[in-house]
Amino acid sequence: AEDGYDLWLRYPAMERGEARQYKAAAKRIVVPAAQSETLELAVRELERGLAGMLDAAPSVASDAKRGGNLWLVSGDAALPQGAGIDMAALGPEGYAIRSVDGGTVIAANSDIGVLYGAFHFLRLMQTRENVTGLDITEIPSVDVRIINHWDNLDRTVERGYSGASIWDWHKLPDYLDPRYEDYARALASIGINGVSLTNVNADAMALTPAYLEKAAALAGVFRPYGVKIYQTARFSAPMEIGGLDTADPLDPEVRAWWKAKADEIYELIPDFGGFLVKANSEGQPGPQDYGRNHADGANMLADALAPHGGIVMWRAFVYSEHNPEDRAKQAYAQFVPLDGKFRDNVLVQVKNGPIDFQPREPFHPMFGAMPKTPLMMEFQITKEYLGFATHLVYLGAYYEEVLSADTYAQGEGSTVAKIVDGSLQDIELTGVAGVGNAGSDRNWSGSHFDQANWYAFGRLAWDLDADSKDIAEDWARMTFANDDAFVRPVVAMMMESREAVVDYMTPLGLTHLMATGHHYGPGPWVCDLARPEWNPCYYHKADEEGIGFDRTASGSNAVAQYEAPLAEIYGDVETTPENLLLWFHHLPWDYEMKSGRTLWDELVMRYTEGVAEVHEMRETWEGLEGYIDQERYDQIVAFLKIQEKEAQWWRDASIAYFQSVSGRPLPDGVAPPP
Ligand code: GCW
Repeated sequence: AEDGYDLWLRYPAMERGEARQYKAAAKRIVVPAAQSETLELAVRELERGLAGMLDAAPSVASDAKRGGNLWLVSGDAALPQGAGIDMAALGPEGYAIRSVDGGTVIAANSDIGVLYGAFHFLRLMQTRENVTGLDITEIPSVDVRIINHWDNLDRTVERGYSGASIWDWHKLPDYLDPRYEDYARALASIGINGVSLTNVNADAMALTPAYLEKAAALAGVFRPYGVKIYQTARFSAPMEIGGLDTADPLDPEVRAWWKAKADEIYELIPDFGGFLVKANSEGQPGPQDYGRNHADGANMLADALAPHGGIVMWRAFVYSEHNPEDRAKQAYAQFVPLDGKFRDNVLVQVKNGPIDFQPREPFHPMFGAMPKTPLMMEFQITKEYLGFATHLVYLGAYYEEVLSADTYAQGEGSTVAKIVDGSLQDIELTGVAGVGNAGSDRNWSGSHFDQANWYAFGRLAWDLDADSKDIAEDWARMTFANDDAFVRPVVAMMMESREAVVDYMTPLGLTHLMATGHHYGPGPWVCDLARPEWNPCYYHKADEEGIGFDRTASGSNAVAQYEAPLAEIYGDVETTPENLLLWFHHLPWDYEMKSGRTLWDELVMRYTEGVAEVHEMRETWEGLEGYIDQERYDQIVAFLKIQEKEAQWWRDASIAYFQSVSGRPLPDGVAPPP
């Protein structure tokens, strides 16, 4: 069935005319005789892809002299004549794909690099690129490219919209669901090299021997695909499963417990990646429970892992209901003073924006503000605040917006990407995390278009400077079809989808207006929750006079956490980009926008425009029937109808509520909410 299980790795047969040029390029694979499992996977993938697309499986030989035309070269094995590849420059995971006399070389210093190269070579064919005259060098931007699963041990998934967790803990370690390997293959195909298995709201059980054995079994499946296993560590585990009466990070017994735990893990999983930790955030235990700080906590775990080469990813997503300070300022306030205090094997993992994976946020001001600390980017792939799995929102465009934002940390051009890849501040250890969206749904992600978000995350984590539009195009070609008449409108629709969701949910820099708890659908009227910072009212601050959160010097002064000249730019209503206007400013309803409209009218227009954009997306898609199988086509139609209905719901409910506050009439010709 065309149910989406094959993701972007479908390899359907080409038309004969198209296949001709590719057939010549991949007739005979030459690979060293003594193959590792990983090299074998590279060969198998090429066989599978070429057989599928070209209707002719290549032959495979280990003797370079007997005329191959696709050479796989790993480590210090000899390169074919004239390849001229600077192997040292490729590093441990990079690869080169080079056309040489009589064929193509895929070369890397490691077997995993060759596997990545094989996927890339196949992608060229999948997207109908040339495979002659190739001179490709690919080196990943960061070391750790990881999916964070928010999967609980009972197989529920926090903020997961694609079925149960793919980890079937009950049957592990003895039964290995074939899906694990399919997942590992999909991860490797986009260069992801890590998964943390369980929720950051962690269960200490995950660190007990029974569960470590299960994790070890998964590690065995993932290893040949270059994917390391990480685990979330509950800070109070020494008490819950260790019998200690404290989890104080400076207590010698606690430190010894974590050391022993790390040793135990590495006995079972010699290449274990390390720990991911959410501490002193949303009720999770942490070092502050004992009057210690985040560095004390992270360093204790780092010391336990260091002898084995493991790392700690310590999350900076912290805020407290007991802190009267603007929520957007709290993480920076706690972490920036600790710059330089973390061990070398600690990455501080920072969400892309200072609140929480909203449809639009400015970049997190910690990026650039901690020059002595490795800062890891955390994106969300699952769409907690963006319509779950039914709304079509292409996040590649969002990720690119964040990565290309200028922090001005060292003057103009100090992009977030340059902070994250370590180049600007000379940082060694680097990483990007994505909160995953893969579950046990047949199509993995809950919707076909959400596969694109997983795909784009991987490609952008590999290359922080990649163009999200190019990625969308590759994805659409690989996943659906290669006809330009199909690809062009689909890519345009994906690129527009990101702005559409902002318009119908939270236009003009508004944020966090989703209904309480589940975060699906509008709830801007909610003002009375016990935790003030969970109330949508806290964020929009609408009253008779106006709307928006004053984060300038006259308000919370969050703008001061940004480097000059950004602090001034955001601090001045005239220079603040309109798409972040109400994030930084509280303005009267009559404030005049660049369009000449009042703020009130503009807000109504934006909401209305958001619905129109989704309507267009649906019409575009409905014009493309016949280019792909009916099964996927139909589901996408159904989902777009849901999205259109719900965009309308968002618009009507939001306008009705804000009108009840502003008391203004709708602009001429605009339909009133029902
Ligand atoms: O986005 C919020 C979610 C929580 C999540 C938290 C976090 C895992 O609503 O469900 O908890 O962020 O990132 O820790």
